[in-house]
Amino acid sequence: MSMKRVVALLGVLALTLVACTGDEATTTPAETAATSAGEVATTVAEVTVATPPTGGTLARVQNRGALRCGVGDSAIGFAEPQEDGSYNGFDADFCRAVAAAIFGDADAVEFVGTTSAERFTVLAAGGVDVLFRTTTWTQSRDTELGGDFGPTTFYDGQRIMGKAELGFTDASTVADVDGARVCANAGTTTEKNITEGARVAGAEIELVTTEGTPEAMELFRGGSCDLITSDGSRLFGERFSAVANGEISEGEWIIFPRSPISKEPLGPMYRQNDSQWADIINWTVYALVIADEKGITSANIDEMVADPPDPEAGRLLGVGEDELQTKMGLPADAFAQAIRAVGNYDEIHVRNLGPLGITRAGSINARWTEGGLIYAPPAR
Ligand SMILES: N[C@@H](CCC(=O)N[C@@H](CS)C(=O)NCC(=O)O)C(=O)O
Repeated sequence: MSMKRVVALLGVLALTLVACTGDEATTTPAETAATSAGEVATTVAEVTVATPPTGGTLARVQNRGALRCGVGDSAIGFAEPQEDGSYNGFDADFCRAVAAAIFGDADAVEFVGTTSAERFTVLAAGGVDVLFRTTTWTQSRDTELGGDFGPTTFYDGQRIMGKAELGFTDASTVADVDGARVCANAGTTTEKNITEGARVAGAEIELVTTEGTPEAMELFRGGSCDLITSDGSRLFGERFSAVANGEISEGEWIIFPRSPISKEPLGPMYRQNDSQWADIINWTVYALVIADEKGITSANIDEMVADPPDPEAGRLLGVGEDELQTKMGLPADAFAQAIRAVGNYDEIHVRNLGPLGITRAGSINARWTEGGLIYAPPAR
């Protein structure tokens, strides 16, 4: 962990102490999380933090006037840092949607860039209200880290990328990684999956973990790592942009194996035992999915609000008596505001991942009506 990172994180934690709890800073939930997960950097674990907030996240966010949303430091297509401190990307747009639902203002977000390793500690300590951070829903994270998961926003799967000049082809398998130096982000399912997968395939690897993907890509580019492994979307995105900007030609970087080596359901994570907050995050995501099913978009939202296509759309957009948003502590038009600001699920996907060549059609991220897994319960 770099010094800059430690200072930034300490800042977040200090803010949390003052803003969120005012409690004596005696307990160390970060340590608990670190020990049980074995996944967070030691420097973080040494920080003494206050009792993490439980419940009441909505009130804290409203008092602050902004959502604090944990995203990746630099994840192409998902969380790309901008000069003004904000982020663009698939994950960042879900942060904006939640802010729009709460405040009617998609810019009421303080983005907090986090490394893979520190994200759970930052969440547990109250440094962010929610993580939208290419975070895979796993049993241990759900049970040991004091968090809960919301609906999967992107079904991913882990792949490996190597150079054709080293003999890798798209028919390569995990067994072919034998003897390779493999780069992966620290604190991820990625490093665990490749370690386990290589062992099962009888391959010996030297695992090199980095704080972030940009560092791993540098080592891969320079040849210090023979292979890089990550969520497949990330590898496709990196390769697509390297071809697009002329760094490599088509076919130089190979992504394998043909089927992913793991399931990586990515979605929001928030502190456990805050049912109202869970509802708000979950139903904001679901609203964007239902809007996609019904063809409600950022372009036609005003017409849809004026004349909803069916009763469910009317409820979801806050038109009429039977809307449900106010029962969750949100304004009746919360989801109309979210759709107006960032568009429906499809618009978010196409806007952020389309330019990287990642399409929904034929993938598990297609609509459920088209053979995919993107599905929402009814707004009733
Ligand atoms: N989904 C995996 C991997 C998460 C991860 O580290 N993803 C990379 C690739 S998308 C990332 O966020 N990189 C951005 C960064 O390093 O800032 C997990 O939850 O452990």
